[in-house]
Amino acid sequence: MSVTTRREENTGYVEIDNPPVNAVDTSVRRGLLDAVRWAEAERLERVIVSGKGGMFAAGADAREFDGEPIEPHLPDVLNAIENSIVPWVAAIQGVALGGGAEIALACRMRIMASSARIGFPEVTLGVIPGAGGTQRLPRLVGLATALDIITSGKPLSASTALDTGLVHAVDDEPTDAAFMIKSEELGCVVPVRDLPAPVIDQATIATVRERVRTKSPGQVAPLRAIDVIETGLNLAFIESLVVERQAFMELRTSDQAKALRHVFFTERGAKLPVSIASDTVSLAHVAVVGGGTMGSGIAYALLNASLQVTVLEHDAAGVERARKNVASIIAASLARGLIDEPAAAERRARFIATTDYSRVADATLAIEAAFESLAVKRDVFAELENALPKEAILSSNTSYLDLNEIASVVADPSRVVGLHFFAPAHIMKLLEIVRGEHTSDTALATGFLLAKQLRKVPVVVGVCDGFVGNRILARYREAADTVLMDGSTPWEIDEAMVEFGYAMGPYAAQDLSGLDIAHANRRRQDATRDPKRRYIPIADRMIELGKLGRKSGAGWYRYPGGGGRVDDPIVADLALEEAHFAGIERVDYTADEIRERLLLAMINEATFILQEGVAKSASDIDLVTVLGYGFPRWRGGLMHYADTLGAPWIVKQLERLAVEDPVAWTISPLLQRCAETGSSITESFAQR
Ligand code: 3H9
Repeated sequence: MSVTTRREENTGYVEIDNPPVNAVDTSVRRGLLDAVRWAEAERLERVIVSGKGGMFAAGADAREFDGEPIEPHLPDVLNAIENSIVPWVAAIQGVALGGGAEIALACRMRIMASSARIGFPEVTLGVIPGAGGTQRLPRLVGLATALDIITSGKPLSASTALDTGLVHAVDDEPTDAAFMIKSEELGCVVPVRDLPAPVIDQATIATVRERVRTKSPGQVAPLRAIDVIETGLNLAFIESLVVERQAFMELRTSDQAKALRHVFFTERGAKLPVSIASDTVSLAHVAVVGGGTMGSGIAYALLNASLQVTVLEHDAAGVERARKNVASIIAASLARGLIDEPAAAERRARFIATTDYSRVADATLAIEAAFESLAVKRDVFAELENALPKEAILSSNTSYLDLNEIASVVADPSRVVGLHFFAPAHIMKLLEIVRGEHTSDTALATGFLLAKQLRKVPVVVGVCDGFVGNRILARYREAADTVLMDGSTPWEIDEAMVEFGYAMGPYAAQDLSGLDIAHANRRRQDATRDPKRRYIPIADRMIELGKLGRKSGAGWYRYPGGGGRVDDPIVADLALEEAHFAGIERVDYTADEIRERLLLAMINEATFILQEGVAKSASDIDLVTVLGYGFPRWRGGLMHYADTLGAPWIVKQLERLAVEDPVAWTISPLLQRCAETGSSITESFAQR
């Protein structure tokens, strides 16, 4: 039974019961429709609808979106609730999202617990509210607020929902509060459909449209939502629902919606593989080595997860820097309203920075985030081995170095695992968990436990230079540098990738992180670089000129006065000069050609990564590229996108590029096999 009904005197209690999140699937829709008929037949005075398990409803069951729609459809069920002679009241606990929030809008009144959230996240799944949300919400909260809620997809807290008029009251016992509403009061409340439609203010619509174009470039659903709201409000309510339904149905099977569903369910599926024993150490006190930008971000993420944190530094200046860094993240979180003063004080109380390794004698996990040097890390691990209990897990946040070599200084290397965070570590959702040659199941499972506590998405990767993400990034940058040398400018390349959907292109991104990191990597790789591989020296020239990125005031771009980005003709000249030295006849690449080269380079590298077993599934690569490297979520991740191009087409283009440079464009044999068999890359590498 997905919906249960119960009568107490003249009140009907309808409970949605579809664990784990009360998704509104066919059985819930049927149950709700039956409940409408039941309440009428019983001549009830009111119905109070709630969700079992402290959760109202997470919205339509998105797993049904791949199939044909099945009756009864949600808009019809909600019309039945709204038109019923028995008034319904929504008692909201947990979340009321998407179709769940739309159920609440069809009710005569809404009471919400103070910790609950209500919202319309449909655009994050590539669709729009499809059960009256686009038309009922503006009638209730006004045009500007409704546009904001629907196009952002962000849920509202109870207090904000109350302020906007979305709910009538906030009460921690919403069912009891719904029962207490006087019948006369309930009887006077006008159904939302009968409220006057707000006046369409073209200036507001234009502003929101512009904001959406800037904030969600390339995304179809938020713009379509604006169109539907605008068109619908000019029509009779019942006709507006037809317009909404038509748009919802079109979007539901669109490429963007499929891609966004793919990422949504892949994120949820990122769990400890069943083949791995699930024993973990218990986490209470964690040692972090290094209080630089990365270490302090990790420390703050751990503090947010209620853990006790000790940052270890090698001298007093390091301790001072760590304290300052963590204090400033706490202050920034306070300023942004993410935490309040008691929460900030409580975090400060759980944090220390010290040079004294004896302070971590009871820590069960260490995360090393020291300088990226094998010698430094090996020293740190030797110290950690002495300081922490024997069963503690020792992890490294290294981005590129060989975890097996780091682990070799420890008597029991099975305790060592890689935990690769992304900056800023307290914000970015991805955690690459690196499995070394000897990493135990316990160490791996502890990595997953930590990811869960930090609310991050874990992806297991194997040892190689750069693991999954940075290895693909290196190939992306190499392809970009080659295009730069052979014919383009950094800004043309950046623009091409922004048009694809990246928030910023490879050069603007490098200016942000600093050109010196990639430079250090190139020097590290000098000894092992394939001499037949083309080497582009432009980035080295930038270092010689002191152009290290934003932090030095100039990188691939100039930042006059520390302000916005300005194209730098000197950089364009540098590329021309190097091309001249190398005797290259430059080509005028179109934006499509630039994109094709950069994307194909990444796709090809990713299939090598799969072939070597460094990543276990194509979906893992999707998670890494979307959550760690800015690949547009609405394209579903690198491998999902590759499948939209098709392996045969990809291989054909790679063959063409290999004529130019057979080393850089060596085609992955597994990609070739997918092309020959016509199979999808995602399905061929689906193992988790
Ligand atoms: C919509 O409503 C359209 C309507 O306007 C129109 C209709 C006509 N469907 O995230 P969790 C699963 S569009 C199916 O780990 P949490 C999830 O896969 C929808 N399944 O838990 C996972 O399964 P498993 C608009 C769903 O506590 C399990 O539930 N609604 C759905 O961290 C637990 O999920 C949204 O976009 C779903 N809608 O977070 C809300 N939601 O155990 C999307 C969850 O097999 N959902 N599952 O791995 C969320 O934001 C979060 O899941 C939520 C819980 C906050 C609810």
